[in-house]
Amino acid sequence: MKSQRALLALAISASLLALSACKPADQTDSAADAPKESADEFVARVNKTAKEVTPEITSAAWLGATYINADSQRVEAAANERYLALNNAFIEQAKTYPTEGLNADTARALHLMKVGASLPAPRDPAKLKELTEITSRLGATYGAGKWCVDGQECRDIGQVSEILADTQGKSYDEMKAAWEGWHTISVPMRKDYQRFVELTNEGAKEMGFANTGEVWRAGYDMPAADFQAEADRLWGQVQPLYEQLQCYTREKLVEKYGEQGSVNGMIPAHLTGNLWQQDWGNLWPLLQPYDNVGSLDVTGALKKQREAILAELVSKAGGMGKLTASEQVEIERQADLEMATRMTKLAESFYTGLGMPALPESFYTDSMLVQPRDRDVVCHASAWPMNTEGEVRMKMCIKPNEEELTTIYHELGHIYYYLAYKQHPPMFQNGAHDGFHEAIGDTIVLSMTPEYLASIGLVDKPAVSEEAVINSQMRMALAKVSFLPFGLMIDRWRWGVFDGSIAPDKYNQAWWDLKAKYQGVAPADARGEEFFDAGAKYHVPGNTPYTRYFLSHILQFQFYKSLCDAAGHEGPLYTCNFANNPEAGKRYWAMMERGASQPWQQTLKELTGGEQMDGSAVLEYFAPLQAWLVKQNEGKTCGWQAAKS
Ligand code: X8Z
Ligand code: ZN
Repeated sequence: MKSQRALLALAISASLLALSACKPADQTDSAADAPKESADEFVARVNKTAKEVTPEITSAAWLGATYINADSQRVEAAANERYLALNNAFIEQAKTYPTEGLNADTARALHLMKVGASLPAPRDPAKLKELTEITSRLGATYGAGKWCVDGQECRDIGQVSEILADTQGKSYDEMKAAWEGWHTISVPMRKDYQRFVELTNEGAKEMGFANTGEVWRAGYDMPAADFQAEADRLWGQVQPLYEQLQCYTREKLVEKYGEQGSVNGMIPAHLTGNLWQQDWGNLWPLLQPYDNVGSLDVTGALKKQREAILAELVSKAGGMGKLTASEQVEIERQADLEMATRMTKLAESFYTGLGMPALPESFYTDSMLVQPRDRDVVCHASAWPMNTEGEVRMKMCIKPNEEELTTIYHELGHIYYYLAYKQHPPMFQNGAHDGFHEAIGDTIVLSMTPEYLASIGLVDKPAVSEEAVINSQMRMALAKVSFLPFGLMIDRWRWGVFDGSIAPDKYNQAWWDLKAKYQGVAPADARGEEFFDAGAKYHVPGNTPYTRYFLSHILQFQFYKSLCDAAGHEGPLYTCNFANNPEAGKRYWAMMERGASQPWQQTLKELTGGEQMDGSAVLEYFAPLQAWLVKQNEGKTCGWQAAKS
């Protein structure tokens, strides 16, 4: 999801990078020309406008993401154009008020308006129009992206991901072809992206910032200039843990693939089971520390459930033999939808178990839970506040596997955050910062211990042994620890692109230099400037800032620790499961209710007692695994050489 604090402080969902507007373009100037209002009156008008325009903005964006075609792109771009013009006028007016001597809420709202644009738009109407068209086109190109080989059916992201995920069944070359195939989709984006950078930088400068990256760094209730050092500090805390995991993983890949398992000590990009090497969960069969200490095969259990649903539907219909080919397709689809709904309700029950409200009926009728067969959609998961009053939706192409199940828990975190802060005026309807928004659902995922998974019938009752602990820690680390450097490097690349230190003719080289530096990951074959590999990751064409996810992967362990304390948990942190604990639920909801109404440091303090983001909870959680990894890596030459350009 994408939480955008633009104009109206709308916390908008994923593809909503591009927000839209409220009034016809010819009326938008009236905002700038409005009779001089007091700051309080101005903020009240912005809030009122936000309430009015949000449904139109979100509907246009929803259409753009769930019916990709020329018409929806036109509607989406036009809506954005109106919205962004209005937003610019509001930002200009916000800048005219003094920052001192105001009512605290008004001062905060004005501040949020000035730092909240993730898509800074130029004032020049022709350039604004061009920007919104590029934005829609980039999003649509990603959503409709396919790997096509002559004489074969084209494959979409779901199909490519399935090939990569099958790290046991597929060969080195099959995975390499799939990985390279997906990276063809972004080649046509390069020119658009370059222009996109120029246009948003112009908008950023007009807003008083050096470039778009600086706008992004300004949204954290601290000087933008200090933010990079803050992120570096957090990375420094967890980097040794990542390096141990990287080393162990690479050694296992070398055991399996020989020389091909490593590129100068780095992990080949197509071998991690994930297109971007951000989640190594699909390497479980290779990396599982111990056999026979109880299966943690959640994917296997989910697939079985889906097959059982299908079998029941088929039997009710009189058996497969009675069905025509097209009826068979329909019934498969019905099974997919029933399974996706069941998985979503399972996630919902975690939240309601904490005392949070049931999702509104419209959530289930209006969400997109499975991939439609008749059109292109943006499958990348997102959660949407359709208005400012609690109409919420999710957009996903759910498949029965563990990664998707945890993504549902993640998305519902966004949804419950929307519901918790909806009583605020729209300007404060947002996360404390964007990393908080990303961390809500993931904190719940940390509570999905083997005991919890057993309680919902997804794994057998877990063994109690040191080996079982290491297995369970490894499972979590493959999702959480592997992610950390990826969460950092994407915006290191974009910040450089926006500030000009990465020139357009070095886009790809800089991308791989950063992948090498932070992740210790490398492509099997050199990737020249004929490619635009950054564009093959949703958030780049989708213009969603990414440091939020890095922050979330630190914060979620802090949240988890606090909620475990609230639940009276005793024992090692990693054994805590706060499911069904009302005290944890109350504390969490109280934090979420704050929204963006106060600096995040205050909100963090109310939940955790501290005002700083801090990686020590990550280290506390993974202490047993880290010690185990150090032992496994003894005598190995860890580390890698990032080839210098
Ligand atoms: O984009 C997402 C969510 C929507 S906010 C599905 N995530 C990042 C990603 O997929 O790259 C969640 C974790 C990281
Ligand atoms: Zn998210």
